[in-house]
Amino acid sequence: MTTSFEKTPGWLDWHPAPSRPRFRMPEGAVDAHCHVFGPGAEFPYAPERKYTPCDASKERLFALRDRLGLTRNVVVQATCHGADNSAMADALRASGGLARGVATVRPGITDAEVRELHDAGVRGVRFNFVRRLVDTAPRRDLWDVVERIAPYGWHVVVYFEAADLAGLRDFLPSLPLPLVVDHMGRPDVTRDPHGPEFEAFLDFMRARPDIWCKVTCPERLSVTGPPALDGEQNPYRDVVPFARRVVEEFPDRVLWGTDWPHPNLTGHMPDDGLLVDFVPHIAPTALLQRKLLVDNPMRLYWPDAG
Ligand code: 0GY
Repeated sequence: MTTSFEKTPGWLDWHPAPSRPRFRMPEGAVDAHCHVFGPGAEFPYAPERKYTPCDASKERLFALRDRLGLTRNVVVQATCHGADNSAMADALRASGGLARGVATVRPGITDAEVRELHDAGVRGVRFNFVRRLVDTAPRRDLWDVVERIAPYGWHVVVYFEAADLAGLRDFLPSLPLPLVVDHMGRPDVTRDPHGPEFEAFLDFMRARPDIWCKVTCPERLSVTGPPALDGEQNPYRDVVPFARRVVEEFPDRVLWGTDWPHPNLTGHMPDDGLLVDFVPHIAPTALLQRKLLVDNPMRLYWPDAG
């Protein structure tokens, strides 16, 4: 039986023909934040989803990886699939070891289920606190999950908005696993990158040496948007000072990713080639680029790869 899903009205599909980036990725670079959506006929979207996306298959993801000069992917379970990790795990299994995953799991998951995800390549779970995407999980449920995944050496990816940090400031560092923060905690980039809001985020990063940060999603955070057609070369320039602060203070615990296929964008669909060209603006030296794109994600997701 095939099931067809109607996309959320106004949904923007992924860019059909991303440009070739000017920036050359270092050998072995990792896209540490991307998703697969369905295809819905094969992997139906979850009944509890808050949006219905376009299909975005593993084949498309791997083609983009190759086009952008990347080697590996970390596929993050998208909320439109709820806690059914089949599409994500299928992508990992098809990758020949070149993809790892971050799952969504519910409390009460059995050891056999965690083991199966681990064998597929999952190395973390995502706790999502963004209310337009998920219903808030009780903290005791999150603790239950932490206890079940801890024996596998997994970490916890956390997604929250800047305004939510104050309420999570004590809870998150109390979790006894490494944390990875999505999209720099979503700062308001119209504010001062040295002002109290972003300083509070940096303080959160300073609280523990195993809190990592994805310097991702300039296309989501930017108000100035992609480069103008008048020849401006700096993509998403208003996000640069924020990301650069994080990269320069925490060079050994930053990660980069495309966020393909870019769920829930309303303004524009980015050209993924330009997202690659954002990298040298936030990591200006070859050493910082190598840490961000290769060494850090390899340490977190492929620690055994010589
Ligand atoms: C992202 C951002 C978003 C969505 C999801 O899993 C998701 O649905 O992560 C968003 O809408 O901000 O990281 O892809």
